[in-house]
Amino acid sequence: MLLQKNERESLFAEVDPAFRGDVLKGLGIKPRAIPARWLYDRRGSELFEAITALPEYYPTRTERSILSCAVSDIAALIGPKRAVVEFGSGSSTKTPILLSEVSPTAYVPIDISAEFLRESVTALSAAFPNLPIFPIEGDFTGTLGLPEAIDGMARLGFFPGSTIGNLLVSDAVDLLRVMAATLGADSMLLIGIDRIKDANILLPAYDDAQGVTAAFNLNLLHRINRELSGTVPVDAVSHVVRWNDVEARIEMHLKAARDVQFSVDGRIFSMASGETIHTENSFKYAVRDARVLLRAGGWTPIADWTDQKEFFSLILAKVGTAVSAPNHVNGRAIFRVMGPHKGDEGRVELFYAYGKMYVQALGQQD
Ligand code: AVJ
Repeated sequence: MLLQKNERESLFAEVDPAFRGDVLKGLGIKPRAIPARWLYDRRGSELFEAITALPEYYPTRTERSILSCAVSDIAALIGPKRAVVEFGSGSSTKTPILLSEVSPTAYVPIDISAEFLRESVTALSAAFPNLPIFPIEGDFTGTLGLPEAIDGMARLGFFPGSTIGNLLVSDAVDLLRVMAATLGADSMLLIGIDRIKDANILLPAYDDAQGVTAAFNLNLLHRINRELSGTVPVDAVSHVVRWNDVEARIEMHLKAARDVQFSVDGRIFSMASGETIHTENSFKYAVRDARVLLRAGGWTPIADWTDQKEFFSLILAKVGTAVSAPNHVNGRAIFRVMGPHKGDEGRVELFYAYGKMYVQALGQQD
C-alpha cells in the first residue's frame, strides 16, 4: 500500500506524550480547554501562514509596514554591533527588513520547529551571505543558553507577531523576564503587540469569510483523531470566536452543535449541545497596558511605533527597570498581582499611588 507522506508520518511518528496528557486533561476539566500550542502541527502552521495573508487578518501586514517605516529609527536607537536574537523565528518575512537595516554582528533564530528553522536559515544566508547565523532549535519559553560565538556582543531580542498575546498576562511577564535573563546586560528588545480595538475589527480577524481560521481551529480535532485514535465527530463541531472584554482577549473555542459522545485514546467524553472547548487566547494590550507589561517583565520601553489606524504597536525596550518613586509613600496600596516568577532574580509588584499605576522591582525574596 502506498501512503501519502503525511499518512506515513501519522502512522510512524511518535505521538508527543505531552499532547496526549494535555488533551485528556483538557477534555476532562470544566470549562474544557486545550493549550494553544497544539494547534501548530505541520498542517496548523500551514493554515496559520494562510491566515496571515487574509484580508481580515490585519496584524501581520500591519506590523510589517510599521517595521518598514520605523526600521531606520530603530537602527539609530539600538546602535551598531548587536547580535539579533529572534524568538520563534518561524517563517517570518519581517526578519530581512530588520537585518538589512541594523547590520547585526550575528543572527540567532530560535524555533521549536527544526524544519522552519532550516528553511529560514537557508533563505537568510542567501540574502545575507556575510552574516554569521547560529540557529537554536528549542522552546524559548524555557531558559536557553545563547551560542558562545556571540559572547560579549550586546543583543537585540526580536519578538514580533504579537505572539506574547497567546500567553496569560502572568505567563507573559514570566516570559519577558526569562528573555531579559537570556539576553543579558545592555540588551534591548523589539516586540510587536496587538492593540485593543473595536470588536468589529477584532472578531472578523479571527473568523474570516473564507473559513481559514475555522479550519485552523478544527484542525486540532483532526489531529486528535489522527494521533490519539480519536472519534470526535468534527462535522458536529464549529469554530467560535469571542471577545472577552474583562480579560481583553480574543478567545477561540470549538463548540458542539449537538450532544456528542466520542472517545480519545480509549477514554469516553461527552459534550452537551452548545458546550465549548477553549483552544486559544489572543490578548490585546492598549498602549499603556503594553508599557506596564514590559516594565513588570523587567524591561523599560523607550520608543513605540504604530500604524495610521493605531491597530498595532511595535515597541523598543531596554533591559532593566528603575525602582519607581514614590515607593516611600506611606500606606500605599500594593496590589501583588504577579510573582514570584520562574527564572526570577527578584519580584515585581504593581501598585497604585496618586491615581496611577506603578511597577516596582523588589529585591531578592528572603
Ligand atoms: C500567532 C498568536 C499571534 O493570536 O493573532 C491567528 C494566532 N490564531 N488566528 C494571533 C492566531 C488565530 C496569532 N498568534
